[in-house]
Amino acid sequence: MRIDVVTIFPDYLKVLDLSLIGRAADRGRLDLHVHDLRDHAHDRHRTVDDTPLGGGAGMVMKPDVWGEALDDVLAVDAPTGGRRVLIIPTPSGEVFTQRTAEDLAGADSLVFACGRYEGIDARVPDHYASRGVEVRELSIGDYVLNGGEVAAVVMIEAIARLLPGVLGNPESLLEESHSAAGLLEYPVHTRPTRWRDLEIDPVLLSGDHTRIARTRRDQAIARTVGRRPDMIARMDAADLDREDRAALATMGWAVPAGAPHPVPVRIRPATVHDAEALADLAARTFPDACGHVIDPEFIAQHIATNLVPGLFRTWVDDDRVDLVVAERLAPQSASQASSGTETAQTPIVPDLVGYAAVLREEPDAAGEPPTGIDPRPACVQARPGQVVGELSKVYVDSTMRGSGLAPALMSVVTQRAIDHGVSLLWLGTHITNKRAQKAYRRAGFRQVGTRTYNVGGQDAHDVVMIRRTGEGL
Ligand code: JEB
Repeated sequence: MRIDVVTIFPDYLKVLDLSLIGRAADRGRLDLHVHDLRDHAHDRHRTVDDTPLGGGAGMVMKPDVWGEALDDVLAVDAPTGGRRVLIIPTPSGEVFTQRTAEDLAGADSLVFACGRYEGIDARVPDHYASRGVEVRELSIGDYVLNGGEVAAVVMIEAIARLLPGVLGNPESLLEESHSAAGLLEYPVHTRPTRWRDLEIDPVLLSGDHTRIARTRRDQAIARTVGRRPDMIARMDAADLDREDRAALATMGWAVPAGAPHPVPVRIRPATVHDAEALADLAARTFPDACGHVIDPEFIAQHIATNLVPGLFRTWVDDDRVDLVVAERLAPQSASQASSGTETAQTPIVPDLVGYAAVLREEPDAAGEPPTGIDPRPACVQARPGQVVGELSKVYVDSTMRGSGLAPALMSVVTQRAIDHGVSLLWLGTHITNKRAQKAYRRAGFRQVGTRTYNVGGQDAHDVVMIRRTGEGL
């Protein structure tokens, strides 16, 4: 590839001789020529600028001087039949990205026109574009430099390292192009394993490459959520596996069923203001759990008498109940949250898409258990003094199936229950609901028996599962 740079400061481009780009030039992959714009000035002061027409601050670079310089560079050594691009760095250009670099690496020759002052007379790009030259006005980012030289150095380095034979190991190029689309790269480490009291995740030393890949993927997701929520909002849902979704959901992003991208959600403790929305959500989700086997009339009965706002108000007020909700947020909130510019914009009616509750089996002052707790089945065996909680239970709106919210809600609510002393969790779920049983198994529950459960006056058969939280999974 041939690269020409026109500038009033040719020395700025000398850095390119130092780096791998310089070695590429030595090896003949890259043919770099730097030209002094002032060689094309007309007066003995070698003037290249003039005052802006229409008034305003600063000076503008003269089109006649640029015209002569570019005519020369574009005419000399024109590659026959090759693709040639005139690149004009400018803060008002299209943003130069890895995509742009990949595109431009496919050209045969590039000409960079580096301006100074307030920039180059706007007719210069128009003129060459109208003459059939491929012209790109490009910016390297949203900040202001004093001229185009540093921007040209940046673009040349990004483009040249993509040329065959310029970079040492093309493997890293491959890895980059994969990750460039979706996520930031995972953090990297080398020896010593412990440095100034800082350790690295032991998984990285385990030699278990499946777990290492998973850990790194989670780290990349966490980084991207924290630093570049805009990238998460653009992620292709098809590239997210179950574990990605579970990780994202704990970090405030869920993928709705059939949606193209993740959307911002928040998992938080319920408040009294959620009671109505919770009752609505419970009424929507309860039939999903057992509707295929239980008479609709009985289900309606159960919803009308039990899953009412009053129940959720009672739960919010009862400190033996850990009740968490998943709330869908307005689309812009995630980036606002991370940039710290979030305004207190809590909707009147929260858009709840999931909830989970753990009811601790402790009598209150009057000797009463929490409202809604089920009698502990005989197959759930507690040790003396052990605090037992019923996971009652994890519901996710059908629009959020497979979004990762269920495991995220489960991990948040069980952590809160553990913090409140629970070391044995149990739950009942309908025998036929294999999907739920699988999800609970994944969360560390195992079946210990069955129970009969009354739904609106009709008996239903449940699987009983437990998880001992004191001993880990
Ligand atoms: C590029 C340049 C100037 C308004 C204010 C200052 C020529 N990302 C970028 N930031 N700044 C530039 C850039 C790129 N690419 C840049 C060329 C010139 C800034 N200035 C100074 C121009 N207009 C002059």
